[in-house]
Amino acid sequence: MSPFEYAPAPESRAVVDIASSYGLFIGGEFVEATGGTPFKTVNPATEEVLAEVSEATDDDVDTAVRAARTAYTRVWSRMSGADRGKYLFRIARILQERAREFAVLETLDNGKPIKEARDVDLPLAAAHFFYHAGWADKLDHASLGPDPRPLGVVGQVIPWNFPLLMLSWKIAPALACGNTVVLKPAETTPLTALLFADVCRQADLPPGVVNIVTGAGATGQAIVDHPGIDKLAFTGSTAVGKMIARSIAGTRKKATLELGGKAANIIFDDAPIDQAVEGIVNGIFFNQGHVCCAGSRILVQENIAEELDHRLKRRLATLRVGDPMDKNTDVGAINSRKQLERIEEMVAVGEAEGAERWDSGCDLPTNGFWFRPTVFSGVSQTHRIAQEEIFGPVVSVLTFRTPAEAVAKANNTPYGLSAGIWTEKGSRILWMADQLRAGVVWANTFNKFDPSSPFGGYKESGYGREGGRHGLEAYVTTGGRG
Ligand code: TAP
Repeated sequence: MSPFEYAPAPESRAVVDIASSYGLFIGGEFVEATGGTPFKTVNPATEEVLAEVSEATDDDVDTAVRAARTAYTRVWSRMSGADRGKYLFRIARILQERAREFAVLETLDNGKPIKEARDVDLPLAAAHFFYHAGWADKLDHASLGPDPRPLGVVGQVIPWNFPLLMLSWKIAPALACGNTVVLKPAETTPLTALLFADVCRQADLPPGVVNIVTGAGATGQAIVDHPGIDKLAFTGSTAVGKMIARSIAGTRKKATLELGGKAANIIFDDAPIDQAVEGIVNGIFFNQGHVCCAGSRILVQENIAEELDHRLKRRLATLRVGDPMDKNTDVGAINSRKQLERIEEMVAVGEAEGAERWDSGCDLPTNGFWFRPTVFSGVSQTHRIAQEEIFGPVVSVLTFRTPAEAVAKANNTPYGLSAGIWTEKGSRILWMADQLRAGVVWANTFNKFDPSSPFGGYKESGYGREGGRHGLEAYVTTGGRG
């Protein structure tokens, strides 16, 4: 039980204006879809229907790709980098000005706590546009190779866990490098992408530079398969990432795939243990654990395992799970019924395999999709809950005795997206970071992001990097103009 009772602190939703239905944003305006089946997007905390959204058909995707091609050849690829940068700066400023509106809409559509949408998603989304605005006129000096040039039309498919932030990760570098885009948000979280369309208009972005088509997997597939797409950028599950890789094999399309993860958060016996507990909480209970780089496996040195277990559970019992619109809420709603079922299924597997399940026992709202912060102890490396991504507020605890054993266990997954190390010794941090097959390694912290820092994976976590100078490489071609 929490030692404190907090008075309700609800954020007002009056700042957002949600239409009852939305079309597709193509060529700078909202147009009706040509016949797909519209679908509803719901607030996962209440199951209230928020809006009806269009399903883009193959024909709609074709229209969007053509609009992007026209904008590319006639306007965007001809514009100077300095001028492109001005548009990106303008978008960044508008996102800042409308941050509250976006944060509330994100929380309503996604279920994440308002304090996270407000303090993480929105500032980072704006930061991505600011950062890439700065690069737009400096690509010749970014060590990308001789004569960096845009690729053309980029197809982008994003997931539901950080809807606006993933949009920013995709659109900002693409535009900075002179490409135009056709982007599909996830079926369960389309609203902030549709609001972003309004930002594009407000910024006077030339029509067709950004096109947003909504729909489910079939719409994503239509983007992937369209012959007019020069490059694909995908974030989502490894299963869909593999399908995309198969679909484009043998074509001239380039791709970056940012897929799943099963990160180890490694706690040594000399770590500041209370800070490590906070790092674990931030690592796996931030955003309900819907984070590809979440610290979903704790590897703790055996001699402190009992103490860590005690302190972690004491801390988890204080997490406030509930109304995402309440500014005191720590853990919000699971994004969809489908995802909740997937979490429940994996937790049942963990129990059946013999791991010991503990949850925080907190009260949950009656409507909506919820899952209590959950810890599995007695987990062995062969357990599915130690190998597969659960993508929910569930952590598996394993132990180790030596640094070498920690490295071997940390690397023993099909993934390689991120890792965390908690220790007092700098030399050990450097040695471990060198051994870990993970794209990002945090030391004495976790889940810290910055647009200047490249992000991406090894193995089944995908390929290519997003963010930083490295992230630009995916959006340009260099060398001879053959
Ligand atoms: P995915 O199916 O991979 O969804 C990601 C995006 O791809 C969505 O926009 C999705 O559309 C789209 N998509 C689906 N099938 C496609 C296809 N054949 N071609 C092109 N695009 C396609 O993820 P999910 O089903 O939402 O979640 C399943 C599991 O994936 C989760 O449990 C979690 O483990 C993992 N996941 C990982 C991440 C990251 S960041 N690594 C993000 C989300 C999910 P719709 O959403 O409209 O179907």
